[in-house]
Amino acid sequence: MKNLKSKLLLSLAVSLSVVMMTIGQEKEMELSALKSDKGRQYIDQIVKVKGFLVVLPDGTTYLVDDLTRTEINTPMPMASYIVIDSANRNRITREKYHGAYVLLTGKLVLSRDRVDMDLARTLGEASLLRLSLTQAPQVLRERRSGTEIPRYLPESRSVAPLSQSNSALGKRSLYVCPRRYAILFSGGYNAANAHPRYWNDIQYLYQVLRTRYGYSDQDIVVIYKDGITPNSSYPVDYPATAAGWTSAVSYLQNRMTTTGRGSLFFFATNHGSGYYDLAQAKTAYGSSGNQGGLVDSNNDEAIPPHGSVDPQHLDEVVYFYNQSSNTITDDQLAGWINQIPFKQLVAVLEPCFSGGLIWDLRGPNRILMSAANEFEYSWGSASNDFFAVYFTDALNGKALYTGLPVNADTSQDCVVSMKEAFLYAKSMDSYEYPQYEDNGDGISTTTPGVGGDGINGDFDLGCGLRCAQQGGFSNPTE
Ligand SMILES: [Ca+2]
Ligand SMILES: [Ca+2]
Ligand SMILES: [Ca+2]
Ligand SMILES: [Ca+2]
Repeated sequence: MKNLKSKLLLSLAVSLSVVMMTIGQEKEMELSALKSDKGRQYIDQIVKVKGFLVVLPDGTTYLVDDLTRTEINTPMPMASYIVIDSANRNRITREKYHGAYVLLTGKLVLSRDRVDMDLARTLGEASLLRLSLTQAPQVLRERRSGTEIPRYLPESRSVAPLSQSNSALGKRSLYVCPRRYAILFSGGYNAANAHPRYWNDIQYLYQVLRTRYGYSDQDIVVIYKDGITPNSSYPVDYPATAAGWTSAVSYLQNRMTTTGRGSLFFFATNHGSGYYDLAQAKTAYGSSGNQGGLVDSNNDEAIPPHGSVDPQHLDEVVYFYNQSSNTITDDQLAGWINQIPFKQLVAVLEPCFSGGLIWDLRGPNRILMSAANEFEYSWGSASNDFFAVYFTDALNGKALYTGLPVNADTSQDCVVSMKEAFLYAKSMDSYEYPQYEDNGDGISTTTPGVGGDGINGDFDLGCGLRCAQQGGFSNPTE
């Protein structure tokens, strides 16, 4: 009896203190304290918190401590952002609030969304914390001029078929064009991290492959986020899940069996994790340490000569979208790619730490390139990722943003080879150390032509016709 009475008194005291907190004593907190494992103690309390608002085109809205985090292709640390409860989103318009530094007042709540709860199994309970606004945001500082509002870009008007832009290659129909396939992939991690630029990268590349190079829709497989096209420009074939990947691989296996083996162009734009080493990063930001790299269970990272390149021996990771098991190790990714019976592979890898995927994907007849080295972040704007957009500009022969001509064909044989596209993208990219590998040893360089790499980089995504040899075209890819 006495026990029960003290319990009652205790619960009365607890609820009183919550009420007192709620009335008038709104607590201003640091985002990192709110979004910690101790955050649970503030649930149902009204709190105030400062940060930058990010408003994505699908309505996903969150407060982040530093806008720079949204330019990096590695998942934002859990304590660096908090999602605004979906019921409150109509208080926040993109035009007015995106990028503004604000003070928010709201109640801390736990998401009951099934997808969030599933994802929380790996991300931890703090990932479920949401802010349910009780007041409109108070703008402390307007969006800095030049801050782009993230959006899905319209299709580019600059992409034209190759044959129209180069009459010398108009005779390509005389030749049998080799079979060409592509996988365009982005997972995106979760709603707050799935930047619209990932779709913009895929859309631009899809358009260039189809319109300029003549790839057929049936031979371009898009594995993207939740499996839904965000702006109806191009179809998404599979969601970024393990099942989506398995289906994509078996689709291409069947397709190559029925219509013939050929080259595979693999593009990945996504978040990536690994070991960050400030001393090896071109753009200094944050501090060194393991940022989501995984223990190398099959010990392949230690195999010489890679073992001495990467003294940490960690597996790099890319991501699915909203899965309770959200990581794709480099080994798993290489496993899927290696099941496809291609003749040649070109891989263009955009994620942070993507240089660390090259060792895993190594092999003969493979041209592998990445935006970043194994130990640094890769970077993008609100619209596109830097390396990806410059690489695609090289293939397009025009720059997406300016419409100005781009001539990456330094050998003047009328085709842009993969090595030339890499060198053009690298020359434009001041944020990271892009990597390149084509001699099959799995060790990449940022300067093909020096050392062993660069010798097999003449491959191009067209039909292989070159104009250099007068009196007849060669078709070396056949
Ligand atoms: Ca491994
Ligand atoms: Ca590694
Ligand atoms: Ca690796
Ligand atoms: Ca090499």
